[in-house]
Amino acid sequence: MSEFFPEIGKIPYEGKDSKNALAFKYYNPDEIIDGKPMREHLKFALSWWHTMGGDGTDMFGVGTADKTWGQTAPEARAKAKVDAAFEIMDKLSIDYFCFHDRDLSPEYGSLAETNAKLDEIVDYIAEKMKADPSKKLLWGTAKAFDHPRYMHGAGTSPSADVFAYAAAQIKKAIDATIKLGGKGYVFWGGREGYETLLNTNYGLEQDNMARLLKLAVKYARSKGYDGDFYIEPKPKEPTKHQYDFDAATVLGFLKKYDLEKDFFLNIEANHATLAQHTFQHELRVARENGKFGSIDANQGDPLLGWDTDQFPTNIYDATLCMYEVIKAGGFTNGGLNFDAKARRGSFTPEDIFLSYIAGMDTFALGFKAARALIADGRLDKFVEDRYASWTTGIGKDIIDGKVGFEELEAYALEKGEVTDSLSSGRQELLEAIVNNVLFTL
Ligand code: XUL
Ligand code: CO
Repeated sequence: MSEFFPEIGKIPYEGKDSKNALAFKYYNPDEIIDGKPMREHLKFALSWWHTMGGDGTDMFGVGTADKTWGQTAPEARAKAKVDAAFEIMDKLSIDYFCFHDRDLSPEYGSLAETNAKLDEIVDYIAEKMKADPSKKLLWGTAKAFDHPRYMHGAGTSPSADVFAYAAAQIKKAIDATIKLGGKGYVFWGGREGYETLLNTNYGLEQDNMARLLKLAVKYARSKGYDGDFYIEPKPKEPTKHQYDFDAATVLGFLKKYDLEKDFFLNIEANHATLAQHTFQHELRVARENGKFGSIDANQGDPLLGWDTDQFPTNIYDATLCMYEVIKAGGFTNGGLNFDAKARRGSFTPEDIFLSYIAGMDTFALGFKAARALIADGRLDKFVEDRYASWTTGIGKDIIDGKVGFEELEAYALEKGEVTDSLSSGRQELLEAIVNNVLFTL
């Protein structure tokens, strides 16, 4: 089979002193760390929508990058995308991929025809995976937000017919995920949110969203799916208010509707910052609640208020992200999906590789830096000491449930003004420690 990128060979690891643009400086896929190769710690995934389909189209202009893969007929293009995706993954040493159903194969005249054409492509991918078992599906999802029928939402549409159509579409996307051995299935809200409460039955929409998720779980489990379901929080865009606003909101929703057993969170960096949180905050909320699942790796522009989905190059954020991942025990079914696109002006085929190299090296370095921070121990020790008053005396009694308000009042009256258990938060020192560890790597 002829190559799509004949000028680009397998991207080698050359180390941090290399000046070769088409080489990794930090990502050394087969380097053994704690008994397993770096590629298994990081579990990088290619996003089919941005990489295979995204051509740079925006509301001010048409695409700048050619993502036709040399084909005009939709069936032939869908197949060419598969070949090109496998070539990209192979050359970049990426083991996983993620897709929306419609990224693999577009909509045709009827749902039946659309499903039949999707089956052909899924079978084709399954064949490629059989020939190269190192390529795996991280997660699948359904694009239940771009067609006009989903203008008011899918699971939260006022139209019960739209709910049924979305269910049919999701059923098929779950089938594809199972067929390709995926261990994750993502729900990202899409248009599940509202523009104005004046026309919205908020309560019914929330209930219906939960109904759709329950039906999806019931169906998938009945087909033997033993992977995870993820919800990917996002506060706004496309709707003014997305129902899955942030990690904390989603956790409350999962609890209310008794969905906690099956669902974990897929945290996306740019969605965190849109919600006015840091990436680390969202990961910490997920981790502390036992709900850390997977990551959509990208970054926003701090000066822009929308989802720019840039390739992540911010070492600081990647470090603090990987710090949370390590503290969560690493990835199990999840991984690092590059939900990221090269800028519209970075339009050449080579830019696909350069942007992935930038993102992968950033996370490889972040992983090393996070490990170094943990090994350094100063941060962890500081936090431990800061909360020392909870390990003995009155703090321990509170935690053990041994005291009520009366006893606490008696304690405070006796003790007088608080002095000895108040100490400096030392934020500046801690930030300097992070810098110190980062720049001595
Ligand atoms: C949109 C977004 C999606 C999800 C999958 O902001 O992040 O691409 O990751 O539907
Ligand atoms: Co995403």
